[in-house]
Amino acid sequence: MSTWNLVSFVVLTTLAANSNVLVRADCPDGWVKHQESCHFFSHDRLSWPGAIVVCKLIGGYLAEVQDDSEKNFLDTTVDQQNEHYWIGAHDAVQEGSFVWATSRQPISVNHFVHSPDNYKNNEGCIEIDSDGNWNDNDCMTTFRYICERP
Ligand SMILES: [Ca+2]
Ligand SMILES: [Ca+2]
Ligand SMILES: [Ca+2]
Repeated sequence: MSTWNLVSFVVLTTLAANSNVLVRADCPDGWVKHQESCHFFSHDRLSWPGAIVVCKLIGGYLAEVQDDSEKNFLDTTVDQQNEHYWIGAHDAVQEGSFVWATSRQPISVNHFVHSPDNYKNNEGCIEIDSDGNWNDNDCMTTFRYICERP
């Protein structure tokens, strides 16, 4: 390849990669679009730390809920599946103070109904249960999980 062709190739592929990001309107296969995010609802079950790792491996992070619209979207989807799903909040730093693992932001709204109850003093991770309600649970329990990416 001549120098000029090589330069063209690099410029074009860079442009293509950037425009791909800028104009992308849809999510990758298997991800569901909601507002500005893509969400992935797993079929396999992992511990909460395992879910953190796998979400990162597939280009995202364990889901973080920013507003009521996103909360309702996730809760409704989970309720239809009749399964429990991990999301990305924990209270490992300070008992009872839940923060999002990736952004490190505190949970901004109260999403809980009967929880968190820190049952047996051993519940540090947040799941959406099969009724679409949020609950703290033992982080080593294996549940499905929801990943998110921009
Ligand atoms: Ca989110
Ligand atoms: Ca706890
Ligand atoms: Ca609980």
